[in-house]
Amino acid sequence: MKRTKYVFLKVMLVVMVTLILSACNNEKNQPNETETSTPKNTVHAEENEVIEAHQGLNQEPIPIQIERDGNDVYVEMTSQITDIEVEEGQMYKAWTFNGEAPGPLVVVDQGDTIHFTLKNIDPAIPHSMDFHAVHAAPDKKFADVMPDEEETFVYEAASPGVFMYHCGTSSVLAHIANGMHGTIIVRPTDGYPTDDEIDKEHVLIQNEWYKYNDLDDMTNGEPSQVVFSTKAMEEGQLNTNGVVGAIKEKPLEANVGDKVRLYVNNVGPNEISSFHVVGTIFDDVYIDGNPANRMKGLQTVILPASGGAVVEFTVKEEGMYKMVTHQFNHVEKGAAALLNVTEN
Ligand SMILES: [Cu+2]
Repeated sequence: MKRTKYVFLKVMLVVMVTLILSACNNEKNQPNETETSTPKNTVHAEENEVIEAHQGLNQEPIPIQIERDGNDVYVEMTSQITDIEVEEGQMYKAWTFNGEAPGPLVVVDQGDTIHFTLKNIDPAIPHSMDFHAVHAAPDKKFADVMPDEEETFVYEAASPGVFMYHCGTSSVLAHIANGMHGTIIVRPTDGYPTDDEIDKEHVLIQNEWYKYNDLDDMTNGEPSQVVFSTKAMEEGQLNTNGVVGAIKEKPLEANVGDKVRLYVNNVGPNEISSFHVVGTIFDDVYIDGNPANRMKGLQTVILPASGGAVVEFTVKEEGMYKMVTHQFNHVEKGAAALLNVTEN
């Protein structure tokens, strides 16, 4: 009797272990929401990673619309699919705002009310807008906008600074790494204490590129390119995408003796920027662009993913000044821009 009971228990144990193991395997085989449908360890040509509805699609950049009526600012942007040559010979069918990656620069004043409209002209997937510059319930104010639809959201820009914006649609990593990021500057009501000293202003944004639309590489891999772009603050200034060498062929400009202000923003998605300008020390730095966060004499400014800063320095000698992240493995991948300082 005892032996029969022992055998019965043994059989039950084997059955249970088998059931648990097979359940685990099933779980592994279930496609995860955030995984691409491409099986891992399969090499695909780049075009195979392009969503079917995006194949052959290259939507012309549509300029951002910004209109002011008192303290109300009406901002209209698109989410769209546009080809960007991220490095010579390497085309990236980017998910973008307005056909730019990083997206167009948005500048408002502290205290403004932003009336933001997103027109999603991507025929295939929803997109959204997450402005780091505002206080808003994300599920309502940063909500998805469906393909071929548009939505308007209203929020206050109460805090001054240099902020990231990005698409917040799941998978957020895929949407950001595919190109849906940018910078919004909220100008402080009382300005910066150093406003009167500034001769030149430029914007510099750092971002990374990964294997095309490859969430596994974005999650577990290393960036293929780390790049700087600049956005025009006024007419005639350079406006580039995040492209290797974009601000080397056409450097930013300043004159000897100028105090230069850079609005810098690291839109990631994953890496930290150790922002440094070779041949200078920063006179003044406002972390995240808030006048209250003033620091003096920094050699390098750390910008976490999404972080921004206003950095100011004086160029005392003629020459070519390199602006980098002092993480030099990223410089090897493209993260360098030039400032050409000439005599008046
Ligand atoms: Cu998106």
